[in-house]
Amino acid sequence: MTTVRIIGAPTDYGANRRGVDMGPSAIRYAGLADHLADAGVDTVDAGDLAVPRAEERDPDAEAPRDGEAKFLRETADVCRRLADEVGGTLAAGEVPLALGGDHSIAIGSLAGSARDAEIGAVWFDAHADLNTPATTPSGNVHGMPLAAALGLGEFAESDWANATGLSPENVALVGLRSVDDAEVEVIRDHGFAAYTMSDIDERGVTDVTEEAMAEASAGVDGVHVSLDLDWLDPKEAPGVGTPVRGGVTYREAHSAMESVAESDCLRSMELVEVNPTLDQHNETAELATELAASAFGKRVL
Ligand code: NNH
Ligand code: MN
Ligand code: MN
Ligand code: MN
Repeated sequence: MTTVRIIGAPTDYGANRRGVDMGPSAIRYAGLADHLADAGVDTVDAGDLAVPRAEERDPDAEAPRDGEAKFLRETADVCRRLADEVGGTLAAGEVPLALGGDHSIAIGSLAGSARDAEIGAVWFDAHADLNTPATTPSGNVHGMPLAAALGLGEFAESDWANATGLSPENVALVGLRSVDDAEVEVIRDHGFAAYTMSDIDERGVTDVTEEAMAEASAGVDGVHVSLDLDWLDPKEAPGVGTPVRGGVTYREAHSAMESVAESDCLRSMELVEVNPTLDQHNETAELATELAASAFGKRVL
């Protein structure tokens, strides 16, 4: 039987709105372990990584304005420890499920998942998360994790960020609808498999997700699935810091996660950007737990 190890990473260094650090509690409270039991997997909860509060740090002290990244040193510290947890989980024959926290934690998940392995990544997100400190419009590291993991731009020099076992041909982005100009160039230059909401409209979410999983898994040991809850339409998932209208529906999201389970190559996963302070009755956290259960194989019959 598969054992899923839950690892909380309660950061909000990387987001533009405070409160996303409460995500791991909200997701557990929504019944994550029970939902995963319904999917037929065992769970172990590793608890939360210790994350010093952002108030204790001054983002402006080391990251002024444009062309830089806020809280990069703090993010590096959390991501190094998360990478160790994720890598250790896989080495023990278990499947890591990281709970954010903002999306910057993906840098750690990917580094850990790619330790001693070749991996692919599928990015379910309204955004591309391909900015670098030189191109970021916001300074927020949650807009950069995929670029960091691929060692793009300044990240080429950071030992903690670059997930060397992940190469661009095994990356697929699904559900794009808010992409910055510099990110469009990166997508074109590297030839990422990138599916917009229009692709989902035209082809259907199952077809797109199956293709994304196939591309990400070609020739590698397994696939990391990164689920940013702002991938869903804000009507379904209001508890996120950067909502973008026109996202996938509740049913589409479940269908996609069912396709993830059917692809049978899920190596590691994370649920990020749930912000309970912006949520209604914890429904975004509940949705995150249900989607994780679908990704791990839960079915009605
Ligand atoms: N692309 C914008 C930025 O770099 C927004 C990123 N926000 C996200 N990404 N939530 O998933 O700041
Ligand atoms: Mn996003
Ligand atoms: Mn490769
Ligand atoms: Mn994201």
